[in-house]
Amino acid sequence: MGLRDLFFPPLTILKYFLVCSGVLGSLESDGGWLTSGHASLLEEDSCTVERRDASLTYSQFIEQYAFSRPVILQGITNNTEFQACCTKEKLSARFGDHLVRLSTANTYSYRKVDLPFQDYVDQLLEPQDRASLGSETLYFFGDNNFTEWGPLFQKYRPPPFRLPGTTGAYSFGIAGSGSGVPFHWHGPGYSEVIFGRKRWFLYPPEKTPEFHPNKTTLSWLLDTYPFLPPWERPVECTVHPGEVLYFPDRWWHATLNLDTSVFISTFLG
Ligand SMILES: O=C(O)CCC(=O)C(=O)O
Repeated sequence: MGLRDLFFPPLTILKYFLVCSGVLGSLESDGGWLTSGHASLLEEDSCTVERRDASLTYSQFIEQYAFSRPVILQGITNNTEFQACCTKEKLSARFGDHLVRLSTANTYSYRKVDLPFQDYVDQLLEPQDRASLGSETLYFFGDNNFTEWGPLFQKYRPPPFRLPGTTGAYSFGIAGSGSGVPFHWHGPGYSEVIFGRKRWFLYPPEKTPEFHPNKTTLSWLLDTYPFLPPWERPVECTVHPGEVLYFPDRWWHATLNLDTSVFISTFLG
């Protein structure tokens, strides 16, 4: 490699690096995602999920939560560099012309649509329309291309606690305020919010919630939730940047992005 290459590295090398200098000093910053066109929803401050800080040990996590109930872990990961890579400006510059695979935001996520990332940001990253069905709403989460987006995922520091015999698989997403995925269940995992706020509604495996699989979480929240007697209400809480929600195996869950949100899940399987 000559001197010239040190100043102008060949594109093949550049491709594998993502430099996110100017690490955001504060987790309060919105990364350019919460623009005035993206109205935020008011936060319901009731929270029935326990919050634990970084003093929680691995054995306490296994004994108290891993197989029995959700928990929000605070300060367990330090993703300030990943967050700096996820600003609207950085992601658009680096990945704007890369395709993303969108899924409909219904329980069984049937339909998939491929679109350049920048088109998704410019045209579809809108607040959820209350009248639209989840099956008509396109949501960017999961189905990530780990080759093209590899340089970004390499910056992510997943939660350190693993369940015995499992490995982690990432699902990265960005979605508008009021959007979310209606009730469904699968294996255990974590969800970390990078920008924005995400509200979670959860039920244990033995308690199937009342919901319509093609309706949005927003319409469930407005039309069904208010009529639930107290004993039928979900376990719920809002997750903020710097926090990670853990959900155990087979727990029903639905999500609602209170702001335009950037988030990443680590599924344990
Ligand atoms: O983060 C979200 O909005 C949806 C995450 C989720 O429920 C899932 O991927 O299973």
